[in-house]
Amino acid sequence: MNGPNLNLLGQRETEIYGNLDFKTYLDSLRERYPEVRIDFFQSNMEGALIDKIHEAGFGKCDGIVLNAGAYTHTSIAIMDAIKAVSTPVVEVHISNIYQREEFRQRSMIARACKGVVTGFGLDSYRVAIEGLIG
Ligand code: CA2
Repeated sequence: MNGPNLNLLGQRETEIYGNLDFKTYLDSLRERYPEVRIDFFQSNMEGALIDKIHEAGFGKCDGIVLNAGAYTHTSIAIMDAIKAVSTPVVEVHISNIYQREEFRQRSMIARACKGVVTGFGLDSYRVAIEGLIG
């Protein structure tokens, strides 16, 4: 699940986020993990992400890999949504948020997550899947 602005992956700020678009990366993940059903959702809206966490978290999915984008640093509402569901959520970031601006170094959602993966480029999503499937 991807949050705000991540629909621009591969098109803008390629020096930070790389030049691969997410759909292409997703195809490679699905090929690598044929035994795992990988659904994808992206929204620029906080409420839509919360609705999706509820939907995925109440029985529909075994795990959620979440890059909440900048909402990571601000959203108590997303943290509450993660806490409300029993499905494990792994917070991911493409960049290493601890090497960046101070405001990116704080996550509001991390405390509600099973784990956090940050700084491995798009490979952060794969590492999160590995963490979920054990
Ligand atoms: O490193 C990450 O994955 C981030 O979650 C990305 C967020 C950022 O706000 C977080 O601090 C760290 C989204 C940044 C904007 O995403 C863009 C991606 C491609 C092109 C332009 C923006």
